[in-house]
Amino acid sequence: MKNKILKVLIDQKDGYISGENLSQIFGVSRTAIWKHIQTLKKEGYQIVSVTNKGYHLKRKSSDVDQIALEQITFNSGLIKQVVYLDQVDSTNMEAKRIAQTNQFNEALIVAREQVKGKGRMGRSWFSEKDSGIWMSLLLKPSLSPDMVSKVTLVAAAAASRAIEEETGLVTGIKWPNDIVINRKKVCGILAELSAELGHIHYLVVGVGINVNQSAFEDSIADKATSIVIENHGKPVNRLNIIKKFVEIFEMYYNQFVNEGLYDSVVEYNIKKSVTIGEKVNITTHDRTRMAFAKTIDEAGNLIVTNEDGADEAIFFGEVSVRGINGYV
Ligand code: BT5
Repeated sequence: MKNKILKVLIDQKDGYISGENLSQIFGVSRTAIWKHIQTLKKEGYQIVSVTNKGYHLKRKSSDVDQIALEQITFNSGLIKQVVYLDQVDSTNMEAKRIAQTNQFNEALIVAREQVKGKGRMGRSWFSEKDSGIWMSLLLKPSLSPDMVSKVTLVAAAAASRAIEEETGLVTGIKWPNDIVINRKKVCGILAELSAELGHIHYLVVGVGINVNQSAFEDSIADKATSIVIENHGKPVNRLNIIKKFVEIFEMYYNQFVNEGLYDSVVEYNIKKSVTIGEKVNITTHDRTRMAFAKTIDEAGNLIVTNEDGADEAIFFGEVSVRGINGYV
């Protein structure tokens, strides 16, 4: 009902509708309407009530909210459901909860704030309220589970292009899951999978993009950045970035899942790579060794030359690749 009220508020030609009118439309009391309006306000919608006129929703075309997300995914052949949350533990965890329901749809989940944002290998991801784009795609691809890691590079290409096209900034990709600007991390990707007996139950692709932060926690201050920092304070339209991300992701994803085409994703990742051509430390579990990052192969693996001169393909998963002189 709350979202239906929101839709009515958005559709008002002169911008106002009385509590009386709303209560007639929905067949509930004015107090019930008032309660829903309070909930919407708590979720961040700026609703004012003016005597003799009624409720009015103040809204900018760049605002990220349930309706705006539904509008930008309306033409998507992939996303069937949008979930917009004020606060959540993690949008990836929310996606998994949705996937536990019997008949789940492919969904886009976006939250204003994550209180338990997750990175890879149990690490955490800082996701303060409205400071970035914290989103997950819940997907049901017909791929074999070992193909899924490739979707991380699909998301990396889509996030990099979406940020560049919307902001004009130049991004780089640190294989396999970080987008950087000026060698600092602006975006991280976490793909998670549930599969059994060679069959994928669901795939969750989580994307965190730093947008509005002007500073970061000490622990990541030397390696994190935001779009606003890099763009010298210029405001950013988060909705457009989400829109572009979904469009570009869908295009690459369909090529890959439906036609088995992955070349353009690899090509883009090579073109934008800040890892290739660098000496890197490769950490697997508790072992770290140095190697030279040579290229990315057609399957999306990082090809490195080891100190003994032999080439080796580094797969996704429990591997962390870092530059020897810092984060990139
Ligand atoms: C990642 O892990 O980069 C994956 C991050 C994925 C976040 C999204 S947000 C939406 C969805 N829901 C979730 O719960 N997660 C996804 P990893 O490569 O392991 O990097 C994690 C490391 O990055 C941390 O250990 C910190 O050092 C650093 N870090 C944490 N928060 C950061 C931030 N906001 N910006 C830049 N670096 C950060």
